[in-house]
Amino acid sequence: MKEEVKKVEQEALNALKEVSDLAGIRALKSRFLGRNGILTGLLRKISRLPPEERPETGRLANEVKKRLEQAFGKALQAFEAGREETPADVLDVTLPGRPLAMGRVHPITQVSHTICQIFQRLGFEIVEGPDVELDYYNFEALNIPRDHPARDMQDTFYISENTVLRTHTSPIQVRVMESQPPPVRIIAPGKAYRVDSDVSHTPMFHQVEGLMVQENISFGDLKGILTTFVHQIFDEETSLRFRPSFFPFTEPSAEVDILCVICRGKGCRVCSHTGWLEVLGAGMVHPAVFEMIGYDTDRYTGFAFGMGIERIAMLKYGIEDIRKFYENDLRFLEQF
Ligand code: 2U9
Repeated sequence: MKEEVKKVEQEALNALKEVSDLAGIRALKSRFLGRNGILTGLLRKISRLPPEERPETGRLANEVKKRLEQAFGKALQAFEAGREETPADVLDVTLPGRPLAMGRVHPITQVSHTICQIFQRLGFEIVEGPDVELDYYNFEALNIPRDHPARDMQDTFYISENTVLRTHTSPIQVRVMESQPPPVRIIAPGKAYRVDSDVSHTPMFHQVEGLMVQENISFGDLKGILTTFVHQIFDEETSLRFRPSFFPFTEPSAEVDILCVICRGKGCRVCSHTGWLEVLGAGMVHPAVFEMIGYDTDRYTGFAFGMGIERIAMLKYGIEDIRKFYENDLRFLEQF
């Protein structure tokens, strides 16, 4: 055993003479003195020697350990004094790199683009407007009177008495109509804000609204455009229905339902056992809105529609909780 210890010492010192780089010295030190090093292994075996051999072998091994530690220490010191550390001394450049997380277009933005593209192909032009709006454009000009429930503080984020975070993108269309005479054929995508929060509502959400105004526009035109839209955003086979509804800014008004994508009309939890899913609202623009803006109500008619993008995306991809879109969980977002 004593011979073996001496041999290991000589071996280590010889090897140390041969290396000329920092990484090499460190590797060598670890090979002899590391936790699983050669000398460390010998030291462990001493307890298994006959009792009479232990003291002397132990003393020798400890001396060798100390000498080797000194030799490696000196070699490292000499090396560091003479030369700056290079990245290769501290970094193994042969290790595979960490993959970079790639960004991608948010699913809501993707669906918004798809919706806008469909309407652009039908001749609609995209317009945008401010998120912080005057009460006049958000409510007054849309025939939403002062005492209408939609005005309630519970639904609207007020900035001041006459400024709000827009509760829909309709004010964009009011601004366009105010700035130009008919014909108007526009699509208004953007954020909207309402005091609301649950599995199907977030305080900020996205809408796409559309407006078409010119001579002789009828409810038939509305049905044609929206049927084409539904067939393109879902698929050609999707059944839809127009169900009477009410909005202050349209008359008559309707909501558009598609046959439930889950149960195909049989009735299930998702469609609240009606067999149908609401996808958008629409109607003929209320004459009071045209009058407020100054369009001739004898000459022009028009239709408008609106939809929540999150809702369309949830139906398209079968997502049950709207909040998934805003948790920034890459495992969710990477699927789109
Ligand atoms: C002008 C005149 C009329 C836009 C319209 C709807 C019907 C509608 C909802 C869908 C789901 C809002 O996101 S949602 O909660 N919208 O049902 N929106 S008609 O009507 C207009 C817009 C502008 C000048």
